[in-house]
Amino acid sequence: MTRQTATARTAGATSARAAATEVLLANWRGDHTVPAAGLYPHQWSWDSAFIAFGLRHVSPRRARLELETLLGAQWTDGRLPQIVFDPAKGAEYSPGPSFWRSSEIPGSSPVASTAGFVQPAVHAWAALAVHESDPSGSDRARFLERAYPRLVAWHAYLAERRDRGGRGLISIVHPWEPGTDNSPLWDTVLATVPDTPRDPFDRPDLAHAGDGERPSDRDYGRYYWLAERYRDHDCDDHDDAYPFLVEDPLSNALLARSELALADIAGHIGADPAPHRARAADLTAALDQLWHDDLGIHTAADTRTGELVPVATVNGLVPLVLPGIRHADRLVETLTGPGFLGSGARLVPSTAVTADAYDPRLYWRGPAWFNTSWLVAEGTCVQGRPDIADGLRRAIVDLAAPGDHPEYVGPADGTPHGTRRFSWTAALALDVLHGRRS
Ligand code: 9WN
Repeated sequence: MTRQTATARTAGATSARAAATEVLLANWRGDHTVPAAGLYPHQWSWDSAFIAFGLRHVSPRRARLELETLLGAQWTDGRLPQIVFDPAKGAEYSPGPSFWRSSEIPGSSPVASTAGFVQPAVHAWAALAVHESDPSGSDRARFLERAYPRLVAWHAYLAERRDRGGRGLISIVHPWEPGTDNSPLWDTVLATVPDTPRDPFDRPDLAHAGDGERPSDRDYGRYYWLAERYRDHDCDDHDDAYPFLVEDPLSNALLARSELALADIAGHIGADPAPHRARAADLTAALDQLWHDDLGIHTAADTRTGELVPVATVNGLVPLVLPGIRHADRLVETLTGPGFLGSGARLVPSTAVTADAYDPRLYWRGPAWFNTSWLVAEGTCVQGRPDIADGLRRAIVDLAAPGDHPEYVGPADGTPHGTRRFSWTAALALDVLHGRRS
């Protein structure tokens, strides 16, 4: 690299850091960060974890508070809710607090109004990273000591209440739970769900995204039908006839990755790491049930039948984050093959470009998200392929600030889509910029 190129790159990195930091400061609400000011005006569970990975470089204290606010809204049954509502913004997002009426649900958060669903368990991993960014500040605040029991209870909720198939894997109960809402992985099971909820619903989300970018009204009909059913059964996970139970590779892989982090956290605070390591190993082995050998990727299974859904999506690549995952070499081949990066994509398409369901604009059916690409980059490092991670991380930085930190992008050309000034896009670009040596 010439000195001039190096200087230009340093200047570019400095302004990219400033731009990402500005988004995180603007989206900060005093004790949490909103994913995006208009479309998502509350605190979201896995967003907060990804945000914490970036916020730790701006203010470790804020990053701790971000996670503590979410942990503070934990239900007494251990779950960390998908959304913690800001009462002042009740009507701006649907379904909101008046839909869930969470205070009426036994076992719900005693302090916050929340949704009843959950999102992937990235939190222990994020908490460890936040601690490592400022160990002395974290120790002074007794951050890990206070977070640990809550994280343990969260993982216990998933293990005890969500192994609905009895196969050592957790099930999602709604397409919002894996965070990849409209993925074709849910299509077959979702097709059995009525699209006629009891109450009419509105779509404030449509005001914030382009035509053809968000899920359809028919999808939303099914989303609401399921949400009504889950809420009306007090979110108790004992509804035997509940029609949507799916084992998702991303949710299970991230839980296993967070168990590994919990083992490290336990080590820091003098607790026993062994049970966490054992659970991570069990989940990693159980994920093999989701391996689709013809497609060379993990996929989702209908929990009731164990039947695999034959479609390759980014969810199936996330198990790369697990040391010791079986078939890792084939998974890397699939990642670099024609369905994903071999198509010329700069970030990882949410659905393989070779899949029938692929659509480069439609929510989780083709476009690339920064968080899943960041996860896959982490995973390729775990599997000894930092060269792939380098390319993905460069693209994360190159596409974030110039696109005004978009929610997602067209995988090949990086065209920005969805809402802008999206917090995890900024946070993860910042995390990459801090990790960069050059
Ligand atoms: C439903 C907040 C969330 C993300 C999800 C993303 C989208 C919500 C929606 O926004 O989902 O949770 O209204 O579409 O799919 O991953 O957590 O950013």
